[in-house]
Amino acid sequence: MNLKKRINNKISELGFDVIGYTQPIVDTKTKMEYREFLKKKFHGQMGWLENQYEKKINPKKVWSEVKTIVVIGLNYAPRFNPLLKNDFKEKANISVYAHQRDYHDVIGKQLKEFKNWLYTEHKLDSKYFVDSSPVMEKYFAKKTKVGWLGKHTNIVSKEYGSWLFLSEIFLPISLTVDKTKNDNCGTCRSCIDICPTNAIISDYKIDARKCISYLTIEHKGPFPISIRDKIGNKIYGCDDCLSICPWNKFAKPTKNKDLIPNEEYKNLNFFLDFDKEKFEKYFCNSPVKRIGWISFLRNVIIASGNSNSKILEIKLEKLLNHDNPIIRGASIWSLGKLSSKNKIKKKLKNEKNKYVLFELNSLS
Ligand code: B12
Repeated sequence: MNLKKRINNKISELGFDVIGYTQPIVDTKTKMEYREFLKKKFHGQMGWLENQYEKKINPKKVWSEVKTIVVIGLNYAPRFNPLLKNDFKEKANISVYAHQRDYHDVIGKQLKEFKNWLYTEHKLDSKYFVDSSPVMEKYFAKKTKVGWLGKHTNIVSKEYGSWLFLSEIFLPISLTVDKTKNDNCGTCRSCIDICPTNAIISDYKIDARKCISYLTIEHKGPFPISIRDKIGNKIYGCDDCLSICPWNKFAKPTKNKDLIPNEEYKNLNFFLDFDKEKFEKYFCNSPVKRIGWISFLRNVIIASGNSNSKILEIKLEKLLNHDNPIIRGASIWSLGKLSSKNKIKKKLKNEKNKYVLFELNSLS
């Protein structure tokens, strides 16, 4: 059996669903598009997308020995369409990918095993990456048979729809590479039309600053006022553009027990009580932990404001006294939607923080 076949077998034995091969070269068009994305400041506070530009466009700067990139896809398709969750305004809506164990840990463990196997069996060194490294994962995936780049700017596949996690193995040897998959989006623009904040500005182009996933996960500080009511009940990430994709009808729910989404949806009320300790304990194995307690609470408060649920008023009023101005500010906005504005102003009559005063003055 040749080496490629052995690698394919090992990857599938480890539970991955799809594998592709490509060269470690980024084309000029992609480099220019990436530069334009940065020039327009579409990356918002994600400074690393800019700082790591040179590495992102040149995999040899990540590992000088790389000759082939192996792209791996892992199916994480849910059993139900996540769009259904948007209607339950009192429920805390957490994106599918964060409903179970952190995929960085799940995939990282499997790829470590692969690396050890490759070294023991074939005396070959390798590097592996999943998400948080300066590797253009979608670009390399779209050069292989893993899938094509959808208009929502994520990889889509006929077999797995929009529900593939990506990871890569860098190899120091040249192997035959795949042919690029055809783009099968056609004239469909469902993902563009459904985005609540119009973050997908045109086909294959995203202004990440407007994306609910960016706002609830990456963005620190208050959300722009104009976007708050569009966030709805989402408290971590957003799946709308993925969920609407017609190719999902061919996706089969994931069988990976570490990734099958936990379908117990908590009420916003449950999370409004969380202090730092409770937050860290509850989310210790979940990707949610990385945003930290303050950003999490901010998200829950904004979603509470969108809930129309008067029973949340008492807890939000308590949060007007929180030490952190971000939390006081978010609570003002949310209470403004649920209760009397004069009552809020009265409760904060001694407020000194400039930002919180801005939120108070924005109450119409
Ligand atoms: C930064 C990042 C984000 C940012 C920015 C999103 C984005 N589309 O880039 C935010 C926080 C918004 C985000 C959200 C999500 N993410 Co994310 N994210 C990443 C990360 C770390 C880097 C991506 C990147 O380099 N973006 C920069 C842009 C410029 O590059 P690009 O998207 O490849 O865009 C190309 C073109 O589309 C075009 N382009 C795009 N926008 C624009 C704008 C202009 C003006 C121009 C000219 C060109 C242009 O130019 C680029 C080069 O050709 C990758 C992991 C990795 N290391 O690659 C995961 C990754 C892309 N994310 C992933 C996931 C799952 C998500 C979410 C679904 C999570 C969620 N449920 O909330 C959402 C989906 C939102 C969406 N529609 O993209 C998966 C996608 C898997 C897949 N099947 O493709 C990845 C690959 C992680 C992984 N290992 O699985 N993410």
